[in-house]
Amino acid sequence: MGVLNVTPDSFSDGGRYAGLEAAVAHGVALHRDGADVVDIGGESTRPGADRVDAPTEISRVVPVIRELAAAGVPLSIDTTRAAVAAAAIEAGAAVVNDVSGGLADPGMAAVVADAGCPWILMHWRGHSRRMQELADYRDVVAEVCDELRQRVDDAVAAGVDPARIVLDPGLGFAKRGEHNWALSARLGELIALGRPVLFAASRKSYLGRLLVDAKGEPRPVDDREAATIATSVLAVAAGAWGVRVHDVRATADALAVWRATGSPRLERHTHE
Ligand code: PMM
Repeated sequence: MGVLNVTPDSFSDGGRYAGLEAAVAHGVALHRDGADVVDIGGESTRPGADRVDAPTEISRVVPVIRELAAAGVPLSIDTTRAAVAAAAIEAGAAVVNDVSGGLADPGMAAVVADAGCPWILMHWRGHSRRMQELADYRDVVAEVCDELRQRVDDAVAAGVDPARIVLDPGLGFAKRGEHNWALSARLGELIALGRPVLFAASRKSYLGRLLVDAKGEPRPVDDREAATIATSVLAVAAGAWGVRVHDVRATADALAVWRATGSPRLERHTHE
C-alpha cells in the first residue's frame, strides 16, 4: 500500500501533494512502482493534530480519487468519517482504511456493509489531539489484540462481511516507542487473530528516535527509509498481509529479495 496524503500538515509528506496535479502524478507513480493499492488521506492524524471538517476532507480527496480511479489505480480512502468514506467510494475508492477501527463514526459500519468493500480496522483509542495520553498498557500486545477482537465483533454485528476485514496494530496511535517495538516483536499474536494484518511503520517518529545522532537528536522524517524497509521486511516475513509505505519502490525491491531468498511463500509455490 502506497501512502498519498493530500493534506497540508501530515508528519511524513504534509503539503507535498496538496495540489491536484501533484497528487495524481504521485498516485500514478506509487502504483507504477508496485503499490497494489494507493491510500489517500485528507486529514492529518499526526499526534496533536487538529481535525478538519468533513466538507474540507471530501474536497481534498474526491477530485484526486476521481482522476486516479479513471487512470486505473486501485484506491483506499484513509478516513474515520462515514460521509467521507461514502463520497470516496462513490468517486472510485475500493477499500476503507479507518484508523479509528470504526470507533470515531457510528455510521461507518453501514457504509462499509452497503459497499461490501474491504475495511481496515486499526487499533485506536482516541483522536490525535490527545491520543498519546491514552498510551497506558499493562501488556500492549494482549490489549491491542483484545480491543481489535472487539472491533471485529462490532463490525460483524453491524453486517460487515468478516472475510473483508483487515487488522492493523496502529503503530504510533496511543503508543509510545516501547509499545510499537513490542507490537513488532509479537506481530504473530495479531496474525493469530485470523485476519490479514497491515503493518504501517513507514517513517514514524519511533524510528527517528531509534536512530539518534551523536547529539541525541532523532533522525529527521525524510531519512528513515532504510529503517522503514527493515520493519516492512520483518513484518512480511512474520506473516503480515501488507505494509503501508511512502517509498513503494524501495520496499518492493526489498520484498523481492526476501521472496527470492526462499520465503516460506516461495517455497510453497515452487514445491506445489
Ligand atoms: N498511519 C497514518 C495514517 N494512516 N492507516 C493505517 N491503516 N495504519 C497506520 O498506521 C496509519 C494509517 C499516519 O501516518 P502518515 O502521516 O504517514 O499517513
